[in-house]
Amino acid sequence: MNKNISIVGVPMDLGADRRGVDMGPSAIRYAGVVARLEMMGMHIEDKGDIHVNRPHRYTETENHKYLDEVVEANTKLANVVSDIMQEGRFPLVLGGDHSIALGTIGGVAKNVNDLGVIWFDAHGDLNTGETSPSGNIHGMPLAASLGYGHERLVGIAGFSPKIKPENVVIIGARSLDEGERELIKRLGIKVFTMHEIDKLGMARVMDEAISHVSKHTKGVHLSLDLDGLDPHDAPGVGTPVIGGISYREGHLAMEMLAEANILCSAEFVEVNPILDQQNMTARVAVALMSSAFGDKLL
Ligand code: 6HN
Ligand code: MN
Ligand code: MN
Ligand code: MN
Repeated sequence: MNKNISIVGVPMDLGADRRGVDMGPSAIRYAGVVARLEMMGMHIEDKGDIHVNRPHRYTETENHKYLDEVVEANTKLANVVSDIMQEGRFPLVLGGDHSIALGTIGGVAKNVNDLGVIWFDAHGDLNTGETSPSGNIHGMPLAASLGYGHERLVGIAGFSPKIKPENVVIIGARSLDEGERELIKRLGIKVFTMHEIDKLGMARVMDEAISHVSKHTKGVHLSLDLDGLDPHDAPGVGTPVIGGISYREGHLAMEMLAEANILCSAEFVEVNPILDQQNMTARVAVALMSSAFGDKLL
């Protein structure tokens, strides 16, 4: 496990078209992420936040809200993440809405051939401008990373596709749009919906997910959307969906990732402190991070 971690915040909410999630990085820092990881013996460098340009008015391009600003911030993020990888450090990105996965994955995939991705989420984030019911770019980053969608999203970091469908697994899905289901079937993406988690249990799901995602890859990126958890355990998210992963199950999933020692990068996204209760969701995010980095009870 790489003990040298570089934290980057991305105060982005334009991809969700909803205020509040731009304060996610502050909330996660306030919940004590640096102290918690340092206590575990990690060497932390906090690089601060990426600047996100805030437009004066609403803009939309072909059913993509705030496309210019999202592309601009993600281009910067990809560069910062790539530099961190070049230094041999582990990028830990704090969101911000999930559109920032495009920049993170762009920066990581530039440095890791055949990158695996674990997408922990209630949603698939596999929409394109054609299939999106909302025009919100945070519902599109996994599709764009695979090479599907608007050319300006697909082209972030200067290359595409960034990842291959056989190296992706989605965990916790329970709200998929029609176009997303079609893309999943067409590309044969491995999805563990809540149905599989209920039926097999999280331990077996993680065993299968880990072996699937590390089979043909040289490193795995964890993209964790806090709305993958049940809203009871993580209420501070913009698009909550009932019937999600419990805190205990999420915690076990992170511990199994630490044991497998496959992660090369991670991001924790969609924390919205305005919708939260006593910063609980940010605190859950920090607890999950510490488990993913190998924190143990004994
Ligand atoms: N997220 N599938 C819906 C949409 O608007 O495309 C919801 C997306 C949510 C995205 O939570 O990262
Ligand atoms: Mn998401
Ligand atoms: Mn989601
Ligand atoms: Mn435990």
